[in-house]
Formats: sequence, structure tokens, C-alpha cells
Amino acid sequence: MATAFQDSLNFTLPDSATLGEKSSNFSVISISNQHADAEISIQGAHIYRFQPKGHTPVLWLSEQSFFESDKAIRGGIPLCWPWFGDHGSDPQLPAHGFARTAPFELLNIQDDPLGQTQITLRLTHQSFNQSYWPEAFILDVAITVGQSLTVSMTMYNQSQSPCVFGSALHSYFHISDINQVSIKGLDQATYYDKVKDFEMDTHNGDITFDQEVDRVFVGTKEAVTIIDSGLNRSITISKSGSESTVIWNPWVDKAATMKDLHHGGYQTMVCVETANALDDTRTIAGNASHTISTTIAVNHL
Ligand code: TA6
Repeated sequence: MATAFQDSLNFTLPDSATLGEKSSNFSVISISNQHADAEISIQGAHIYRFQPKGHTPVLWLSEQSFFESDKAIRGGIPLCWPWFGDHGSDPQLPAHGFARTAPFELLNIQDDPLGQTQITLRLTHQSFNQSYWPEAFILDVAITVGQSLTVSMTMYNQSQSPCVFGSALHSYFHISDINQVSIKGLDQATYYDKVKDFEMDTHNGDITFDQEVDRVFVGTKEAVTIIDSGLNRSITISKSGSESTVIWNPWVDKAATMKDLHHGGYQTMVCVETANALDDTRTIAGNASHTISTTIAVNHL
């Protein structure tokens, strides 16, 4: 039986899509096509599951994640917007902005000629008007579920005057063991180390993990690759509209403070985030737009 939400749609669902609720009034879209399975919450336009055929899940999801209004899902690809990290001046405002818990509108779901499923969602200043962010905007999110996954976020500045914002597609990846993976593609890249009060440094070689890592690499446009010998696969994260890349694992002590992160969960996750953060914060001219996009491809080693 169709839900009230489904009845509100002004398009016909393709065979690859079904609508449901993860919890009361928490609407989600389930996608199953010839290439992959996925799940997306309407709140936050947040994909929290992506599993290409023949692979284990590519996106990590905490076993203790909330699926409640006004709470971010712990895992998948949270949308950080219109700022990254703590708000610049008001510590009372939510970290990473408000998009990831905002009520998006589901605009359309359609299958393309390649058998991929394209989902588009929208947030506007009319539907989300907060005194602390008075800008006139449209924020569109386009998700393409195929053998690879693409998530694009486009901000349209609806005012005549410039608008400054930060963002990130804060992707959590499912890995075999944080002690076994390495990340290629950031050799000689400069980063701000959030664990050392944003001290700047340069990384040499591949990234491996034996402690908390929280680094914002700047001047980085290229793809990075997670090498996971435990799952015998690589995950390549390519991007556009972004020149900063965030690498994060909370490690044991920070993870223990996070009630929505299940015990030991930090060992099977790593974040590789496509961002407009710190030096890469963006200014959009009046009536202009900016798109940040990430494409995630998994291959057997
Ligand atoms: O992207 C890394 C980071 O900024 C970390 O500092 C940590 O705060 C993480 O995001 C998760 O933030 P959240 O607000 O989702 O708990």
C-alpha cells in the first residue's frame, strides 16, 4: 500500500526503486538495479548504503546509527554544507552545517539507458529558512547508482550578492581492518592536522593508520585510492569542484565518545571526503552556482 509520502510524488517510481520508512516518518528510498543496491534517506539526501553486485558494501554504516529527524546518520555520505567542521563564529550551531539533517524534497527517480538509477533531491531557502543562514539558495543533490556511485551537490546562489560557503561529501568507506589499509594519491600533499590544532605538514608516501587521523589536505584535485588487501579490493574516489580532501579515522579513544558508533566500529571504517574546506572554502557570485561531485569505483585487486 502506498504511503502518504509516495502519494505526494509527482512522478512514477521506476522498477528499481521502492519507498519505505527506516523508522517512524523517516522516509528512505531503496534502489536495486542490475549494477548495485543502495539506500538513501530523504532527510539530508543521504546515501547510507551502496553495494555493487559481487561486492560487500562499499559505504560503511554504524550499527548504532540514528535514523531520526534532526539527527545525522553515522555513515554513508553525509552532506556537510554550508560550512565544514565547526561554525566559524557560533559554537552553538551544528558541526558541518545543516544540510545533512534538513528536509529535502524528492524531485525524481529514473533509470537511464545504461541501467543506472538517477535520484535527484532539492533543498531551498523557502523550505529551510533559519536566521543563522539567511541566504537565498537552492541546493540540488544528484545521485547515480550504477557499478560506480556518483554524488553531486550543486548550490545555486539565488541572491545578487556573493555567498561564501564550505562543504564536504563526507564519505565513510567499509574496509576490512584500519590496520591493514593504505591510501594512495596524497604523496607530498600539504595538510592541516586537526589532531595537532591545525598544524600544517606535508605527507610522504601512502597513508596508513596507527592512531587517530584527522587531516584536511589542500591543493588536492586528483583521485585517491584505498587499497584493502583484507577485502582484496581497491576503492577509487575521484572528484570535481573540490581542491581539498579530508582523511579521518577517530581511532579508539575518540570513537569511545561517540554514542552512535558501535564498539570497535572505527576498525572497519575510513573517511575519504571530497571537500571545499579551509583554504578551499568557496565564494559564489550572485546568481551563479557551484557543483562538488565525487565518483566511487570499486575493483578487485
Ligand atoms: O571530517 C572529519 C571530521 O571533521 C572530524 O573532525 C569529526 O568531527 C568528523 O568530521 C565527524 O563529525 P560529526 O559531526 O559527524 O561527528
